[in-house]
Amino acid sequence: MTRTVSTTPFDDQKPGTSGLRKKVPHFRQEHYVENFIQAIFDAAGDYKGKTLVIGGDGRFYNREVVQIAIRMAAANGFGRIVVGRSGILSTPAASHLIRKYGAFGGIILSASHNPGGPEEDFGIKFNTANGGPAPERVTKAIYERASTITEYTTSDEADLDIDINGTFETGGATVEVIDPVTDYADLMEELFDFESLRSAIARGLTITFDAMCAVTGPYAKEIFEKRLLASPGSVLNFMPMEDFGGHHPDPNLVHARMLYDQMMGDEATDLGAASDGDGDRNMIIGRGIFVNPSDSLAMLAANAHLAPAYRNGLKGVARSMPTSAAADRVAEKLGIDAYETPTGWKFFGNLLDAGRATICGEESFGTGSDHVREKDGIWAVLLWLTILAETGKSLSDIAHAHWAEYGRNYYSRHDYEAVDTEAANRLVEELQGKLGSLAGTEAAGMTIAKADNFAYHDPIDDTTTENQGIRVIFENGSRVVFRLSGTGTAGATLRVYLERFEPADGDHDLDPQAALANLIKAADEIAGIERHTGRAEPDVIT
Ligand code: VG1
Ligand code: CO
Repeated sequence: MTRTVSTTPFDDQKPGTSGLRKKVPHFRQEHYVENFIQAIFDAAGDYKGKTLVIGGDGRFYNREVVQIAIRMAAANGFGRIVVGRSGILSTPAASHLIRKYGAFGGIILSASHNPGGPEEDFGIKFNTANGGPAPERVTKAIYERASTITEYTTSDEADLDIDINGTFETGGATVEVIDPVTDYADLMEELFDFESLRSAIARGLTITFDAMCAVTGPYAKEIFEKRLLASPGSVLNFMPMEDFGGHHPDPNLVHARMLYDQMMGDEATDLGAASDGDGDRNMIIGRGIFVNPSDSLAMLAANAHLAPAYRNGLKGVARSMPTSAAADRVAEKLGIDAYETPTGWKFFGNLLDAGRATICGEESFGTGSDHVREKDGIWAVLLWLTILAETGKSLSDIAHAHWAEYGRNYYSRHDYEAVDTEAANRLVEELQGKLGSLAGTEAAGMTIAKADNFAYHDPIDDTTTENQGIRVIFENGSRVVFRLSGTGTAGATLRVYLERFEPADGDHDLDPQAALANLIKAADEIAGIERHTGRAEPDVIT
């Protein structure tokens, strides 16, 4: 029986960079999840009789919210609900299913790289019919609706058994529980030459993939070990766990340290890779060499033609503003357009839909293409594997040849986590206040050429999005960007992005922190990081 429940709004249901993220106890408040899901439905348009995809990264509270979402979707009039078995779908797999089944949209339950567990993080994200994260227009409407909501619609239907594949009728809708991996793995077989990858692996090409006890485990097992016949054990930490084994499922130099150490030592394989909680991020390491995500984007763009899906070239390359300009140099050489968008995958959607960009990337370990509308960790690993297989070169050789051709954008991101929110806001306000007078002044002996707060004008839908990060550009071409994170759940996280270009005939073998030392000093002089936050060192350096 369908029923309408009276409720009162919460004032904090504002989606951030990627959906609504809060601590689990916060989500567990009475009506909290229901309010937000109803706000999504109310704001999203005419979905009656249409298809909704539901799945998540398997973290704590995933299963409960999948049942709530199924009941509410049926009671609100969706015709068909496609659910990943056991409530599991990686973010890129969900994006693919929305597109493949012509769905109205999807609800993805994830807090991505944030830790999971009863006291840790949970998240709800809505993706639209193109498979991509809801654009700003829609997230705004969801927030407005959530802020005034007075009732939601659900039913008394019992929980469904979502642990076996099957079709159920419930509350007037058809629910299909499907294998979360098969469709996605099949898509990868269409994009890449699995035959040729298999033979390269048979000839000795080796890979280590760390699934970090998160959602990519079953996907990576199926693709790398079962379909590509990489040796058993190539996929590490492949059992998804509700608390990710107590770790942050964040593939970076701090949280994927074991993989990094392995790749720097005698046990290294040809390719080392890791993905995050929901499977949309990737970290790439070769024998003895870490490739930062901005460089990885550039190198993937330069070599994408080696994979069947990109044999005819790329339409364009897009990167988020804080991502280094390495990809722009590749686009220039290829004679294709380069786009600079705000942080967050939702800003790539229009460019991908309009056929303006084929490959997109962010400095935060995110890369993807127009095969879905999300970043895609396993896709990036398969493209790197293809490059290694087709060229027969080592990752280190490919990286050095790339820098010798294009120059190297030394790059690093410094994160100051769980900073006092007021202190972080003061830092940004003070910086904003002096933006107009920075040009012509000096910091750490370098002259500032330009300073602004990045605003993006979307060339497809003509919308403008402001305040997307403060950029300080020096006369020597170096750059510092300051932004506050939109995905954290405790205090504020300050991100400082540092970039310095070294030309093609320069020195490409410096330690990035050493190469950027002067810029790091300048960043503190300009923003007063230590003065405001009391922190002398960042928590995470990538
Ligand atoms: C971070 C990254 C951003 C990424 C976002 C979602 O956002 O910087 O590039 O798109 O996470 O990724 P923020 O606002 O905290 O800087 V995921 O894998 O958490 O969905
Ligand atoms: Co993610």
